[in-house]
Order: sequence, then C-alpha cells, then structure tokens
Amino acid sequence: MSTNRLWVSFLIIALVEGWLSECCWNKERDALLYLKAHFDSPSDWVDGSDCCLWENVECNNTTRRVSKLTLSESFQNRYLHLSDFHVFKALESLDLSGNDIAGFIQNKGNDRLSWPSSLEVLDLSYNNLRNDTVSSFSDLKCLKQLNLSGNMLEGSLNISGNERLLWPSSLEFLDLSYNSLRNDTLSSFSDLKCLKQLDLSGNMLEGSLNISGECDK
Ligand SMILES: *[C@@H]1O[C@H](CO)[C@@H](O)[C@H](O)[C@H]1NC(C)=O
Ligand SMILES: *[C@@H]1O[C@H](CO)[C@@H](O)[C@H](O)[C@H]1NC(C)=O
Ligand SMILES: *[C@@H]1O[C@H](CO)[C@@H](O)[C@H](O)[C@H]1NC(C)=O
Ligand SMILES: *[C@@H]1O[C@H](CO)[C@@H](O)[C@H](O)[C@H]1NC(C)=O
Ligand SMILES: *[C@@H]1O[C@H](CO)[C@@H](O)[C@H](O)[C@H]1NC(C)=O
Ligand SMILES: *[C@@H]1O[C@H](CO)[C@@H](O)[C@H](O)[C@H]1NC(C)=O
Ligand SMILES: CC(=O)N[C@H]1CO[C@H](CO)[C@@H](O)[C@@H]1O
Repeated sequence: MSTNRLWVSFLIIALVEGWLSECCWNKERDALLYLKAHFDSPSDWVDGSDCCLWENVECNNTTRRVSKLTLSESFQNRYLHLSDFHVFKALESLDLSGNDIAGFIQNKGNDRLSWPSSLEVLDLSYNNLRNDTVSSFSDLKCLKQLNLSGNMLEGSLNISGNERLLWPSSLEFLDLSYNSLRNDTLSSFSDLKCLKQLDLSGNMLEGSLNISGECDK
C-alpha cells in the first residue's frame, strides 16, 4: 500500500518535472505560440503539445531547445520585433524569406537591434529590407550564412555618414544578389576572412571591379 503511494507520488513529481515526457521548453513553446499570432503558422502549432514535433520547428535532440525555425512567406506585418526571438537561446537557423519585412524593431529597454547570438544561418531573402538594417547583423559572432537576396539594399551600404559597415567576420556564404548595390560596396567585404561564396549578381555594379584582394585570401 505505502509502496504504491510512493510510486504514485514519484509518477506525479516526474510528470510535473517533465522527466517522463520528452517535451520542448515551455518558454520556447509560449514564444512560438506568440509568434503564431503574427505569422500564418502551421495548424499543428497548438498549446499543450511538444513543439519539437511541430511543422517548421526543429529541436536539438539532446537539449530539446529549438534549433531551427522556418517562418517563410507568412508574416502579416511590415516590421519584425527582434525581441520576440530572444527566448530562443540555441537557435542556429532562422528562415524568414519572402515575408515583405521592411525593418526590425527592438522593444524598449534595449538600444541595439539584436538577433539571437547563436544564429549560424539567417535567410532574409525576398523581403523589403533597406540598407540601414544591415548593421543589425554585425554582432552575430557565429553567423556563417546570410541571405539578403532580393531586398532593397542600395548604394554603397554606407550606413550613416562615415560609420563603416561591419559584416560578421565569421561569414562564409553571403548572398546579396538582386539588390541595387554599387561597386563601392566591395570595400566592406575586405574583413571577411572566412568568406567562401559571395553572390552579387543582379546589382548595379559597374566600372572596373578590382576584387583581386578578396580572391587572394
Ligand atoms: C545539441 O546541443 C548540444 C549542447 O548545446 C551541442 O553540444 C550539440 O552539438 C547540439 N547538437 C546539434 C545536432 O546541434
Ligand atoms: C534527432 O533525432 C531524430 C530521430 O532520432 C533524427 O531523425 C534527427 O535527424 C535528429 N536530429 C538531429 C539534429 O540530430
Ligand atoms: C538565397 O535565397 C534565394 C531565394 O530564396 C535562393 O535562390 C538562394 O539560393 C539563396 N542563397 C543561398 C546562398 O542559399
Ligand atoms: C561612407 O560615406 C562617407 C560620407 O558620405 C564617405 O566619406 C566614405 O568614403 C563612405 N565609405 C564607403 C566605404 O563608401
Ligand atoms: C566603381 O565604378 C565607377 C564608375 O564606373 C568607377 O569609376 C570606379 O573606379 C569603380 N570602383 C571600383 C572600386 O571598382
Ligand atoms: C587591383 O588592386 C591591387 C591592390 O590595390 C593592385 O595591386 C592592382 O594593380 C589592381 N589591379 C588592377 C587591374 O587595377
Ligand atoms: C550610402 C548609401 O548607399 N546610402 C543609402 C542607404 O539607403 C538610403 C535609403 O534607401 C539611401 O538614401 C542612401 O543613399
């Protein structure tokens, strides 16, 4: 009798602590449900279920934290609140392509625009981003792939006055195709020591493009 009672108490505690259910983190599920209000998210995003099993969500098998999120062609607003993504501390890959996003907003209290610092792959292709949004990527120390193809980046990407544009130095793949960049953008790539692939097709590059320095690395 008392053994049974002990066993039942153990079961209850185990369930409450989540030991027996391999579930995703509550905080991350709540954040996904919050995002659902702004994106046309898949219908299997429902409260109470394991968000690691949801469509367009992938988790790390060990930590059960969200590691990959696809929210393409589904955003309903023009401006994205970056703070909505802060809870995803282990997010490595984020696909926000084709969403008509015009810019990013940080909630009050933070003066800088910041993405989850764990990001390695960020796809923002086919949005309406202008060149002043590019500075928000400079703090991403792990970013390897950045896709900004098909946006409204123009000119030299010179952010404000003399401020020099800093791309994350970890970048390996940078896609800037189908924007309106001029050839003086090229000087901003000189610090990219890990760059393996750069796509500048469909821009307004003209004149003599002396990029021998980039290729020698
Ligand atoms: C899962 O997370 C652990 C701990 O952060 C990490 O060591 C591991 O590389 C991750 N696995 C994958 C497949 O990313
Ligand atoms: C996680 O585990 C599932 C099932 O075992 C497997 O299909 C998937 O590839 C694993 N994911 C990662 C990132 O290792
Ligand atoms: C960037 O996105 C475009 C369109 O979504 C795609 O065609 C292209 O292959 C992507 N580039 C990279 C480097 O993944
Ligand atoms: C950025 O703009 C400033 C002032 O307009 C100019 O002096 C500087 O050369 C520009 N830098 C680049 C890399 O184009
Ligand atoms: C960019 O294009 C202009 C106009 O054709 C040319 O004068 C200039 O030398 C070019 N700059 C570079 C860095 O190639
Ligand atoms: C390209 O730039 C390098 C370094 O600035 C210079 O040594 C080289 O002569 C230039 N090549 C051409 C074709 O202008
Ligand atoms: C230096 C540069 O190219 N700046 C441009 C950034 O984008 C704004 C708005 O599109 C342009 O007015 C600037 O000329």
